[in-house]
Amino acid sequence: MKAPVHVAVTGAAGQIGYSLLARIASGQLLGPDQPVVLRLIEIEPAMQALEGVVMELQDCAFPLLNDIVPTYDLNEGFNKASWALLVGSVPRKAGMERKDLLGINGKIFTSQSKAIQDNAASDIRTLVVGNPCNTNCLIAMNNAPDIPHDRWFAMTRLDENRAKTQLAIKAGVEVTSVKKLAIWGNHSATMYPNYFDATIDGKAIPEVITDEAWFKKDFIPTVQQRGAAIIKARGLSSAASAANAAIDTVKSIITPTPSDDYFSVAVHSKGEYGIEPGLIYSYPMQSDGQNLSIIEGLDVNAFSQEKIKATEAELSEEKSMVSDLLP
Ligand code: NAX
Repeated sequence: MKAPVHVAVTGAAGQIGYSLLARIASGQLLGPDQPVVLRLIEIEPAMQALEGVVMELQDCAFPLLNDIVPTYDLNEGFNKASWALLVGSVPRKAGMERKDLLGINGKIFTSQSKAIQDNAASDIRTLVVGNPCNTNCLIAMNNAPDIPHDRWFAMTRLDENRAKTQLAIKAGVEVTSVKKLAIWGNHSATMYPNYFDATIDGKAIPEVITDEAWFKKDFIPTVQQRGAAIIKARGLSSAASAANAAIDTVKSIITPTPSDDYFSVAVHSKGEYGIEPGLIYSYPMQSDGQNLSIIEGLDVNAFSQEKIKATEAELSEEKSMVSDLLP
């Protein structure tokens, strides 16, 4: 039996947590032969709700679930963690400016990242889901200088999955036929689902979907506004699909990427494709199972260039709004 891997999850009593934890405990995150210890981090007022979540996890009798550690103590929460999934954050309330939200959540991520640096396992990797996830990740990364920059990720996979499904529906194919669809930039309404490099059953997109106007009129806005559409329909923000995207992200990071595909995750930019170095920017990525690299050398046409710069500008602005939290 392998030694258990400790997985820390913040916001564990929230909606996404509820969809995520049983999937991790059943082996869907790290594999069917990898035991896990779940370290569940919440704020103190949510500990009672978290206790209920713990009871349900116990009642599943998952063979791979070695132990559960519910806590509001960050040092205990991140102790020995090899993966930290930072899901918890404060939602935007009426009357709250974007800058206020960035400031409130930013402070959460400074203290969490210090606790990660002080307590986590030496192979710690962190995926930020809580919004605004790119900038929260930027803050966390900069406040844990001992952890290499390539261990920090922010989630744009839900947007990729949404985009792939829209293309599959339009083309009348299975979603598995759609490959090489990457989200560029910020996880926000400025994100850019770059369909120009995508393939459907190995063919270039324009060979399969000839309705060119559809991409700009329907596809991009549908993907960009999908989160809002779900809130309108469900009265709650997306949770099962967000949890699924977190699982997909980790699996893609730790599994070699097939040569005919890539995936989206926001990473520390070193200036690839002319993006401001230092931002947490979503790119097309590939993994060799250990290390990730940005897919370089893709043609970026004038339309895409405008889009990838617009989402970069938003990230630069967010960065300037939290400059007091960046050492
Ligand atoms: P919920 O409000 O259901 O749950 C959030 C949980 O976080 C609560 O239980 C709360 O007590 C906890 N929390 C708050 N501050 C905390 C802290 N300092 N430490 C630990 N826990 C804390 O939200 P949920 O629907 O689960 O969404 C969680 C986050 O994911 C939100 O920020 C949301 O905007 C973000 N999302 C990100 C997505 C992405 O693609 N990157 C998509 C889905 C989702 O919108």
